[in-house]
Amino acid sequence: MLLSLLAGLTLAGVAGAPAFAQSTPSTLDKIKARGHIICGTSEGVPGFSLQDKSGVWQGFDTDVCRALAAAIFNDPDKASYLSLSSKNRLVALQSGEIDVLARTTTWSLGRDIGQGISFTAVNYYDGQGFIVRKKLNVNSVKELDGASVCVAQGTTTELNLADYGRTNGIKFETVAFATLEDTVQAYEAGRCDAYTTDLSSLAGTRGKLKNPEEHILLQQVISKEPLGPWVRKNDPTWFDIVRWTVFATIDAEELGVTKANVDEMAKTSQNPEVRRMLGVEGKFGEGLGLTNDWAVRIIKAVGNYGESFERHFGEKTNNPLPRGVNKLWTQGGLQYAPPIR
Ligand SMILES: N[C@@H](CCC(=O)N[C@@H](CS)C(=O)NCC(=O)O)C(=O)O
Repeated sequence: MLLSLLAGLTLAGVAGAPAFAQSTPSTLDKIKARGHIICGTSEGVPGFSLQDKSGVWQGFDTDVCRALAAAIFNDPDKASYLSLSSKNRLVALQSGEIDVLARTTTWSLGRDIGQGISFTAVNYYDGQGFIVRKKLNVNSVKELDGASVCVAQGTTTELNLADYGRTNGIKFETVAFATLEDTVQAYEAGRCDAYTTDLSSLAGTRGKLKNPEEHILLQQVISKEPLGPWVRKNDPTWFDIVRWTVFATIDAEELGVTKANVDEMAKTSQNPEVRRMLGVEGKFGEGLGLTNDWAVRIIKAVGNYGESFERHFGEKTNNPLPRGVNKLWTQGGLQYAPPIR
């Protein structure tokens, strides 16, 4: 018995890669065979991911999926979207239902360890805020002692609220719901005095309430919410592809490479950093299992980081947001991508 087992092992060894490796195709191979990437998305958050009138997902997080589809297939439309609530998003990623989760999901240690998933890169630095009814006459979260607060289940929001209460000796009546719609509806219906979530989606939510002028956004941020795409831990190459897709858009902004000039830059730029990023020099794309012009494809599809930001959060959008700490580090912000070299 032992002998035959050993013989089997030797044979498997002689044949090359061990059997288990052959039976587990990489995430990239699976995506290529399927012909599109499957992206976990939100239940609809203006600016980040929202279906337009024709049912097409649009937004800053959606652009991450479009960029990945462009990097892999040279076609940003080769992506399908699975709408997920806060509560079921991590399970959908863990179980392999989606290839990547790009849905306002905060990076925290507890999520990064022991759950089989990894955070890749920050695409939006956020923080937690509050909307309250004007008639309550409160100006700070500290004045909400005894208030009921509507919150979505399975979020860092819920945990931060509890922390804030403990730290400041305040008691909130936390009312948690499984979906975004239920949470906002409950607040609107008067079930809670306040509604709390990431600041970036609060302004949009307030705009959608029946009488926005009856609600105010408190000028207080109670937490750090670094948001970005997540992948399963079992595939380091796929992790690198997602992480460096986000980084490429940030590096492109820093280097002045735009949707409009990317082709020209690839042809004429003498800047070694630009040449490496656009695959004119080096074999970085191939190293990722893609083509060397992977970043050209990305920038052509979604533009650089600043262009994507402007398209979804700019002045002309329904959900304008200041660039704030999401400015490049060279402009006093936190967005800083490592070099492509
Ligand atoms: N960033 C926080 C909260 C993100 C979140 O899921 N927020 C709730 C309340 S706005 C939600 O349902 N968002 C809508 C969505 O992304 O579908 C987290 O990762 O836990």
